[in-house]
Formats: sequence, C-alpha cells, structure tokens
Amino acid sequence: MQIPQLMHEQYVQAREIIENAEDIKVYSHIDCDGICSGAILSTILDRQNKPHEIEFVNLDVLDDIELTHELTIFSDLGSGQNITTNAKNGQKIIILDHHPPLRDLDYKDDKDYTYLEINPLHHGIDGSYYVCGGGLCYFLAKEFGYSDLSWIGVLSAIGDMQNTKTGHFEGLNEIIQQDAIDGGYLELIENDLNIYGRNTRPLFVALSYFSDVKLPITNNTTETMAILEELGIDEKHNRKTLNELTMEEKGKVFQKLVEMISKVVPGRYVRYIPQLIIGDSYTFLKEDEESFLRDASEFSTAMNACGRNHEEVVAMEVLKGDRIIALDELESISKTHRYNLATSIEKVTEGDETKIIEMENLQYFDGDGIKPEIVGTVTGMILGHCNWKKPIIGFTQTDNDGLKVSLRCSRLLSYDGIHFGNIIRKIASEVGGSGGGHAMACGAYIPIDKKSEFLDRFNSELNGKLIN
Ligand SMILES: [Mn+2]
Repeated sequence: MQIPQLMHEQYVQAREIIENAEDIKVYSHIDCDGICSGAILSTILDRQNKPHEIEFVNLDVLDDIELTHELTIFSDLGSGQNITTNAKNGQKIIILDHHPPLRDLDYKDDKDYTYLEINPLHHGIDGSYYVCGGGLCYFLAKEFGYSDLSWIGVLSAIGDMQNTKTGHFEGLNEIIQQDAIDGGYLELIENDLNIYGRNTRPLFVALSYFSDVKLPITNNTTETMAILEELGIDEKHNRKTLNELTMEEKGKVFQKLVEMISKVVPGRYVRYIPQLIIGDSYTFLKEDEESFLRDASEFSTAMNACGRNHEEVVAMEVLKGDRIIALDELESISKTHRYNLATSIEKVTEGDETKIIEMENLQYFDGDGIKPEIVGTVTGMILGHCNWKKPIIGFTQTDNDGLKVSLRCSRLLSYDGIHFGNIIRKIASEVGGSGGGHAMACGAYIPIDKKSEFLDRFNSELNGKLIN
C-alpha cells in the first residue's frame, strides 16, 4: 500500500500550516497511541523551533472546546468530537486521527478558519488495522524529513493493537515498519514465539501468565518450572528470559504449548492454536539489551501505565529521548502500577469464592474500589482465574455515579469471529450508556441502576454464539 495522492497533498499542506504558525497547542489521547502521537508532534515542533503546549486528554473534554491558540493540532482524537464549535476567524486546526470521522473530506470548504483533517477513513483506508494516530503523525514527521521517528510509529501501532487480525502489520503500518528496519531502529522476527515479557520476565514467570485457555501452567510457577525442566531448558531456574533461548529451545516450548492447549480446547478451535503462541516480535535496537524498552510490547505497557496514572508527559519525555530523569520516573510509575494491579486482582480472586459470578454466557465481578482507569487491565488479568470459554466483565463506579464496564475475553473467541466491541456498543446504548472498542478488549459507561439489565441483555445477546 502507498499513501494515496490526496492524503500526501494533505501532509504537504499540514507542513506549510505548521511552518507558518507561531502559537501552537496540541491535544492528544491518553493511551500509548496518543502518547506516541504527542511525542512525534512535539519532536517535530522542537526541531522546527516552534514553542508549543501539549495536553493529553480524555475524549469527553473535547466537545465544544474553546480554541485558544493560532494553531490547534489534535492527534489520535478529534475526528469524532465537535471541536470546531468555537473556531474563530483566522484560527487553524489540524486533525491527525484514525477514528470514524464526523465530518466529510469537503468540510473545510467555505469556512473562515483553516481546517485540515487527515484521516485514513476519508481515503478508504481501515483505521483499525492499517494505520493509527502515531502512524499518521509519523508520516507528517517524514514530510519534514524526520524518518528517524519511525520506531515511535511502530510502537504506537503495537499499543493500538493494529496487528491483532493477522499477527502482522499491513497497509500503511508496513511502510512505517520498513522505514524503522531500514533506519536500523527495529529488528523484526517473523513468527517468533510470542509470550509477553520476553525481555524482563524469567520464562517460568512469563509462561505462568498464559490465560487465553486455562492450562496447568496458568498462574502456577511450580508447573512452569517442571515443564522447563522436562524440556531441558533453564534447568536450574536461573531466570533465563525468552529472549535468551535458542531457536531450537523456542521450538520445544512451542511444541509443548501446542500439546497442552490441544488437550483442553474443543476441536473447532485447534486451528487457531498457533496464532495464540506465534507472532512477529519487535525489538528496538537502539535500547539497552537489558532494558524493558527493548521489546515493543513491554514498552507499550509502560506507556499505558503512564496513561492510566495521568503521567503521560513522563512517557512522552522518554519517547523524546530523556533516558535519565524521565526513565527513572517511568520505572517508578510502572512499579506502583503493577502493585495497584496486583492488589486489585487479589481483592477479586482471593478469599470469598463467589466474587466472580457466572451467568449462562458470561461472568462478571464487582470491582468496587478499583480505579476506573485500571479496571480494564485488572479484568484482563482476572481472565486467567476464571472460565476462559466465556467473556469476563468487570464493573466499577466512576466519580460521577456511573458505572464503568470493562470486558475481556480469550483471543480464541475473537478468532472465532465474535466482536465484543460491537456487542458492548449495542447493549450499552440500549440501557442509556455508551461503549465500544476492540473484538476482545472493550468497555462502556452505563447508568448505575442499569447494571442487571445490562447483564441480562448481554447474556441473551450471546445465546448460541459461544463454545459449548
Ligand atoms: Mn489510537
């Protein structure tokens, strides 16, 4: 895939607008993709000697926002919000977003302010799998000649789960990936053994987090150690990481996992097993060998940890190159974040067995006291403690007396064609809330008194759709 001609012309225009602006504000989203977008834009502006303000925000603060600068740039958000309501004569707006746009490509015509929206969906390019916010910002950087930022574009796409459908990057993401490889920033190993924590977690720990299917090794390091011993890998449990394994050793682990998973999944799921444990791995070659920044998945987790704790600027400074002060802060934020996750998970899984309630087609828990920002991550981690054949839904109360709902499920269910993001959007709106997201990781906000109606409707919606 190439950048369409019209889209390329938009990038040329965006560059001109930026070169001619002196008073600039950037709004970006609070997740890994948004933080990467902000870091790329901020680097462009620094290199162009353009003083600028940058703010990471939730989508809900954007509607009818007051524009207070000569040029306002929105990245990884803006397309779906009413950001032009208060645009004044002579102001300039640039949007770089991959979410469904409210406004058409010709919206800019006959306005007394400058409006430029770069959105792949205006050009027939899928924004879920072919390019995300950070990628769109990278192409702007490339227009300025800053191809060295390609690796941040790759990181944003990992964080945005753009490769979940096929396990590989496609479309415009493939161009970014190639730029990063050509520049010597990225090593891509296709069809590598894909287990989270390849660089920092001892393999026996990393394997114990396997939760797409409940295996003997799930949450059981005694069992993972026994298996590695059986395979003749890391026999002394000397905390070898996946990265330190030879290809032959990785092959043995792969075989063993296939064998274990085959025993517990129904026949129709067997063909999806390799997808669960094989995938492309991404290594950032400029990072220290032992650093958690070296593996793209681990790097993106750290970015998200910052987003969940309103420390996006720390994450952005690390991306922009500060590997001293900001990196220290990033490590301490990640550590606190992991502690908060662990204590939240304990609350739900330990002691009273009845906290995870199973219905016919789903299971749920009340995460009272769990911060809304982390309930999604917690829900995903609880999947390893319950029935993988059904989705798990976590609830927690928000500040304004609503309920935040998070859903996670085994990747096997999404490979089988269920898109929970679409289902949760429908059910949430039926009970007066709103929601959406990915096939296997999504969420919603609903009125607090609608919880049981939401659960009943969701449960019926899934009739006949899950594994029996
Ligand atoms: Mn995004």
